Amino acid sequence: MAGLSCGAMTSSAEYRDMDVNNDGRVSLADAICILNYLNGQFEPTDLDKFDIDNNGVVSPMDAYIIQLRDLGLV
Ligand SMILES: [Ca+2]
Ligand SMILES: [Ca+2]
Repeated sequence: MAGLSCGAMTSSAEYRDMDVNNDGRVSLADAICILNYLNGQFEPTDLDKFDIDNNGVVSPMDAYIIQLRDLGLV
């Protein structure tokens, strides 16, 4: 039944490695990296890595998840 509800964030969701800028830790810098890409200011070499929630598209939600992780919420 997992994954059928939309909207709610589950703590057990399997997310990709969130260290998108490869600096060894998950921080707001990683979220900013994704937002910069969405703003067209950054061209990633591995776009697949930016799709944190693995839903097929890179969106502000992927950056949001990193922010939640940074706050210890996911
Ligand atoms: Ca990082
Ligand atoms: Ca995504």
